[in-house]
Amino acid sequence: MNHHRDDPIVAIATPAGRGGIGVIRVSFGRWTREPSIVADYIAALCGRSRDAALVARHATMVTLRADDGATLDRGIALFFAAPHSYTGDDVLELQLHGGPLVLQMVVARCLAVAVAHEAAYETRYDAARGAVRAGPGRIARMRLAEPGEFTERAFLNDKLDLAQAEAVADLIEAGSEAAVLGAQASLSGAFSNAVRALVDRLVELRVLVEATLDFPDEEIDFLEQSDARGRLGRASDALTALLERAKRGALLREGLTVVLIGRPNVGKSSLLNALADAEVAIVTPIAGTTRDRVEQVVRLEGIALHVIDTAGIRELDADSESDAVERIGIARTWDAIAQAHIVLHLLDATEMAEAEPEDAAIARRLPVHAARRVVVNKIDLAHEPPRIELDAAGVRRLHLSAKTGDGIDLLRGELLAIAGWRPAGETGFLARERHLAALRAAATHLDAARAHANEGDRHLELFAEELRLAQRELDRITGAFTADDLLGEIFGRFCIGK
Ligand SMILES: Nc1nc2c(ncn2[C@@H]2O[C@H](COP(=O)(O)OP(=O)(O)OP(=O)(O)O)[C@@H](O)[C@H]2O)c(=O)[nH]1
Ligand SMILES: [Mg+2]
Repeated sequence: MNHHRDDPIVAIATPAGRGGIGVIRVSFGRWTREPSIVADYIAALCGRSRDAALVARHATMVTLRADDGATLDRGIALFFAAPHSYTGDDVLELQLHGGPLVLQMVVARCLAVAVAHEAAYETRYDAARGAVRAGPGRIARMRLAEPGEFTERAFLNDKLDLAQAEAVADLIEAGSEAAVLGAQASLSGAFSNAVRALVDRLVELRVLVEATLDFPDEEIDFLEQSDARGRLGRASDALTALLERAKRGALLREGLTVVLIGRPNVGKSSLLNALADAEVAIVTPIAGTTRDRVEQVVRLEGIALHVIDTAGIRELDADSESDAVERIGIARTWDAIAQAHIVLHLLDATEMAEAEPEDAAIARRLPVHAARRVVVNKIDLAHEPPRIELDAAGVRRLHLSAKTGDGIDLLRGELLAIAGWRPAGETGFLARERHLAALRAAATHLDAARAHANEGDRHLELFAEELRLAQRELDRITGAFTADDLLGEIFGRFCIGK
């Protein structure tokens, strides 16, 4: 980041466009943490006398004027004195009329007053102190805030840890009620506290080991006496449990991609429509109807499933021009399969035997990374009941009818189960892929530590080192250990004014 973390910053905090209210937010950096400088600036901006300073957290009606005295807008000013503000710095919020132009004019005014005000301040300062000019307000350095910079300040001022700061963005972007509740839980610290509790266990264990390493002459069987293996095992268990919760949290945030595949005409588009409860994709008795992928977000219990209907897979005549479009469609089907979390391979209940070789050929090409289920469709024609069975390879087969809807509930339940969804009541939190990666890395280090512990006290140093590395991974989550470029990446994705 090329800006300075102590500059005063200003931004429009409400979304671009017209609205009932528009909010402008100013966070005064550390350089201006001298009450009189901020109070003077606000008085100048809001056209009030220096004696009528804003009372912290009281709504005050103010008039913002241009240089020539013309009214720019009238609205409510709120002042939050450090550290009791969103960023932890002194903060001024102006609630004005929500027009894009009027807000931009007031922001320009905020910047202009900062420059003019500092000049006046320095002159006064000079007059009072003779030639000595120490510690000017630096309010003239006020600039437009970068995306996420208010929240970044809150992080740097210890108002939030990194996982909580991320939860702010996730809350704003939440696409389901469950995601909102999960983001709120993360924001309130449910996830961070669980991570910290784990770090505490590791620190305790490290203190023990490192004390032993410092006194190598004392011949004690450290691993036995200190129950180090037991402590490590309990920490590992806690980490595994946290990873499972975090996976569900990440699911709430990211959703899952479900790809429907199979030979032409088996009913993929019909199944998409049944899941979406809408006529999203074209359905006809003609094999090869779907040429391009059709995507629809289906919400199950607040989890976003990105369901993708694809072109049916079949062998095409290599030279035929009329097959060109379908060939591209089939290539796209395989692209979609490569991104899938879940692949639903559809079969036609009325053609099980004759289509077996073709279906088996498709199954063989499916990648292993995705969860795979077989859907036997058109059970209404085959006069079968809806049910779930295991096939010879141990893959679960769901027998249903996309047309009548029989068995669709079984499929919904199956998708939720794959997603790891649990019924409400469990306090979840939202997590990100970044958190899962850190938890997995920490688990790997704990496994390595266990391996060293099994070698006895000879490997205590390696044991200690793995504990240190595991702790460092966990610290990345809360930002206790974080590289600057990671901060840039995280906060750069926020909206401006947050
Ligand atoms: N009776 C019955 N007919 C179905 C069922 N599912 C689909 N069909 C019919 O099968 C035909 C093909 O359905 P689609 O959903 O277009 O099949 P598709 O797999 O998308 O076909 P392509 O896009 O050509 O690959 C249509 O006539 C559907 O009405 C079912 O469960 N029962
Ligand atoms: Mg189709």
